[in-house]
Amino acid sequence: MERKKFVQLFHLALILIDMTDAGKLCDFAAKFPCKGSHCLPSPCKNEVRQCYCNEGYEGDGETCVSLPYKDCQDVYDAGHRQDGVYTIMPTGWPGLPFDVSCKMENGGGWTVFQRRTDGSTSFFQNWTAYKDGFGDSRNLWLGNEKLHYLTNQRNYKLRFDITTSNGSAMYAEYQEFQIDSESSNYTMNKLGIRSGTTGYQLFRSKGEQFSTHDRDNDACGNFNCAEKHKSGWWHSNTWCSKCYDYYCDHFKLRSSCHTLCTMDNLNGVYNGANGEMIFSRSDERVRTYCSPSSLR
Ligand SMILES: [Ca+2]
Repeated sequence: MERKKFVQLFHLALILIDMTDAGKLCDFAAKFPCKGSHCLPSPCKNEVRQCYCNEGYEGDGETCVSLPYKDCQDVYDAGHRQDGVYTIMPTGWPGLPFDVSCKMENGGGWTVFQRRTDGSTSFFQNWTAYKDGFGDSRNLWLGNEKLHYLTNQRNYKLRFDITTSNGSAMYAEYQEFQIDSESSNYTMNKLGIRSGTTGYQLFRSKGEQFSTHDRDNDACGNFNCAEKHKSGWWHSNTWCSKCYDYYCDHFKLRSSCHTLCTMDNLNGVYNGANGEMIFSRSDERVRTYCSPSSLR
């Protein structure tokens, strides 16, 4: 009997020790004295207990080095709150890091991929120009190839900020935005629900391929929307079939035809309206914490 009690007590002690040890295992400093200041505070990730680098850093968890920013949201997260040009490197990007214009507003870092402020840059450009990007700080298209890599890293939301030619400030925000690769002619894969005050016709571009005057990928037979509307865009057959006699100019509220064909084609002929197309992360980061079950 004494022996049985002893065994029971011994087992109880083992359990207590194990529980205490489990607590210690998640005691970051005691069990895993990570050296750098960039280690994840939680020692547990995917049920493996060790040091980990914070997001934005890479290494073995004890030595962490800073990774390039993947987008303007990373720049914002690193503490930068000034609008400006920053160097980024999207995941999988085969080229060198490149500069983008970042807007730090509305609680995040927004990557600018289109801007119109005057008519000094033509947006009636060919496939290669739209693929690689063109323009300057005042008027720009970042480039479809970069847009593809950028928008496939995370979940993004899209926003327009526009001042129309009559001075009205407007905006639109879509909760999803993603552009496919060149093999699908940069199809607009995702476009979420819209909120805001601009037109809402961009929904017609969801699922559409990108077209330029020299690459007609629109769904309108015997008609080249990019040629007619003088812009590279995710042209839909709705626009071209309803606007045979018009070309789409830059964002403008006008006739019924223009309501359909120009409200959300922001690359048309410049007409005095200014604006930007920007995107930012739309979801909170997914974090893995220790759970009681994963400690054992
Ligand atoms: Ca066509």
